[in-house]
Amino acid sequence: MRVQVAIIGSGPSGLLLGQLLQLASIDNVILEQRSRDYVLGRIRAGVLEEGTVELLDRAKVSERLHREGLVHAGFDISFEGARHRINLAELTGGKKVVVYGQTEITHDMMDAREASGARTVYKAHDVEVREFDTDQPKVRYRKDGTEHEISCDFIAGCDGFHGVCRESLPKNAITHYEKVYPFGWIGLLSDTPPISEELIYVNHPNGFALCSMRSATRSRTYLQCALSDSVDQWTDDMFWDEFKSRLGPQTADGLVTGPSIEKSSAPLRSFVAEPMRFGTLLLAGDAAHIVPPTGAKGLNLAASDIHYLSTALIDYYSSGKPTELDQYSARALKRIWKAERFSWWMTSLLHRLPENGEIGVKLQNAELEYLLNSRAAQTSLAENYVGLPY
Ligand code: RFL
Ligand code: PHB
Repeated sequence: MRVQVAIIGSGPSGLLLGQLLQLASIDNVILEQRSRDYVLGRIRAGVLEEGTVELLDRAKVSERLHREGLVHAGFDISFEGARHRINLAELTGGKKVVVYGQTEITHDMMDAREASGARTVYKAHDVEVREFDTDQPKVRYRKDGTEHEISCDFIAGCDGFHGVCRESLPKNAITHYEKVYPFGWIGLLSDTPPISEELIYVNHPNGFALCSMRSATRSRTYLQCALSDSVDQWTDDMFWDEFKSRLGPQTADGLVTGPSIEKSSAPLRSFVAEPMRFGTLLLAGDAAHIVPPTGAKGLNLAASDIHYLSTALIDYYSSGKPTELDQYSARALKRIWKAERFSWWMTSLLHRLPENGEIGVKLQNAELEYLLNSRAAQTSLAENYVGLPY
């Protein structure tokens, strides 16, 4: 098989790139190691920046998002048992975010891809990327026991943090920057109404908690937990009891609890691989960088990478010049590092960080008091949360 662009991974990065290339009549194939249902079963992000929504508009996959997405003009920070609203819209000249699950976006993009007739190979095993230091790179994979080879102009590595593309680069061609946090998150999805119409980020002596949602009847809640905690260890009752303690009596009073329909745990990590291009192999999304989820930036960064990458590829195929492709990595990384800084800052502000000792608690409390009483500090938080410009 021959295509212009071979995309590895059918997460949000790969699907969005595939859709934008398809609309520009650039021939592409997506190779995904998992099944369609497995990809759709992953519960992940929930908060979309306006820039991400605009990009999904451009990709013509936002019809249901505009119908079902929940537009949020602010969120609460709970500190010492009291809630404080961060008015995003007022602080940013009217900008808002949209709460719409990654699962739904993935669904919408898969449907659009199927309708367009573009090819996706699910359960593509042992994907190998080769000869990407030449202008005739190749991808090999195995499907149902048969070996296949694709020749292409470019390979887009959209295969997430544990993917094969970044790992295939020569070790001396790439620099990794990494911080692994000494705690994780456990998340619970339940068919219960959210406690509040907007998100609540909770700082509590026992640790961070987050009340998020997927709809008016479906809650997504998270707790900071020990890295060694397993999902099975946290029964639903234990989870809700701890969640109520962290919310404090005033807020917890109105909480409706119910059985989990999904529960998962995730470690927290800040990670960047530089540069994001090696020859004809281009990395995007979680394949190149990870943020801790506190700032809700992972999916939004995947979208901004795809904005830069799709624009560069479309320009290459229309002008024949590689100028934009040459600038892809540097352009994307500028925005990535700002989101890395913000996600690290918001994580440090809201979690228990035992390694920082008692002085760490005092400094964190002082920072929260400053933030909650300073319009200047809140403006900076709001500007980053709604998303910095592309
Ligand atoms: P993905 O979604 O990991 O997709 C990569 C795809 O590549 C496939 N793959 C391979 N395919 C073929 N061959 C191989 N060798 C392969 N190896 C892997 C995988 O099966 C998969 O289908 O990466 P992508 O597309 O870059 O998208 C990134 C986002 O998924 C991620 O950044 C967000 O989910 C992060 N995130 C959040 N982001 C936000 O913007 N807002 C949020 O509110 C938010 N909340 C979250 C999050 C991530 C979380 N977890 C679990 C990590 C909350 C959580 C709890
Ligand atoms: C979510 O709804 O999954 C979510 C929301 C906000 C975050 C992280 C995750 O900061």
